[in-house]
Amino acid sequence: MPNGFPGARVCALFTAIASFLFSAPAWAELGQPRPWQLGFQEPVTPIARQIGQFHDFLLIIITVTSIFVLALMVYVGLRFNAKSNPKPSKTTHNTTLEVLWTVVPIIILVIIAVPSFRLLFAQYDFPKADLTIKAIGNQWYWTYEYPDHDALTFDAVIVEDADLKPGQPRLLATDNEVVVPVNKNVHVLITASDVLHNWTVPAFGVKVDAVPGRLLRTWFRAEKTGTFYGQCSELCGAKHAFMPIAVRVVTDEQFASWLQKAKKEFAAAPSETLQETPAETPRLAELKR
Ligand SMILES: [Cu+2]
Repeated sequence: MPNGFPGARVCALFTAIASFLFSAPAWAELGQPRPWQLGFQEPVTPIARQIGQFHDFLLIIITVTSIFVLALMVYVGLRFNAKSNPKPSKTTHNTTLEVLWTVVPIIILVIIAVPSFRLLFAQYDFPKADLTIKAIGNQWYWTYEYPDHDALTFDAVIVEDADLKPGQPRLLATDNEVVVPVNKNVHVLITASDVLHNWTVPAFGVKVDAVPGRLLRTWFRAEKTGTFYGQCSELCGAKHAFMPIAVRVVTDEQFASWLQKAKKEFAAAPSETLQETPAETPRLAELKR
């Protein structure tokens, strides 16, 4: 019989529940949250994967530390309470113990710092860009520009519940999607025209503030095709929850044909916000002088 010890059945049950909760079931859509999700969305960029690994690593350290501290507290509570230890010891110092409880946490912090800095450097180590896009936060939608491609510009506005097409997730779908090629280094320049916003795509491991009058940047290399969703992640006003981000990752050929189509489509209807972007404000012009 495989269940050799009494808790085996309980263990097996917990393992089954955990594997159900943590694994991506067949019905889970890539690039968006799923009901009862625990953990992160499935990563599709090297950085997102590294973030996930770092998170899992920290979770182990946190769990072990918490269990150790809890066990210590329980032991002290039982062993040294007034009833079981009526005559307390008068000891005040223990050099070995004091050195240990100083040095061990330092070692743990160093063990955490190494992968932490590795991740931080990877996030800011920009590979050569294959494509650069610009995301401009507005109350309450995003404007996107493709400076490499005739400054192609369009707005991405949330799709209202009543207008959702099949397959479009509620509160996440936008009328126009950012389209980028798969397996290419995409640099994203991020700014805002009015207040703070934040350009976030969880599956890419990307989250950068959009600050009026400033240009921040990030990068990603999506390794899978599909549509990946995110939301503005900096409280920006009444409709903060209704300015999602949708990025469609496609093959090179699909990207080329999308570009052709988009250039025609959006040339006819230029962005209404283009005039208001920080690049156009008198203050920024003043700063540049
Ligand atoms: Cu917002």
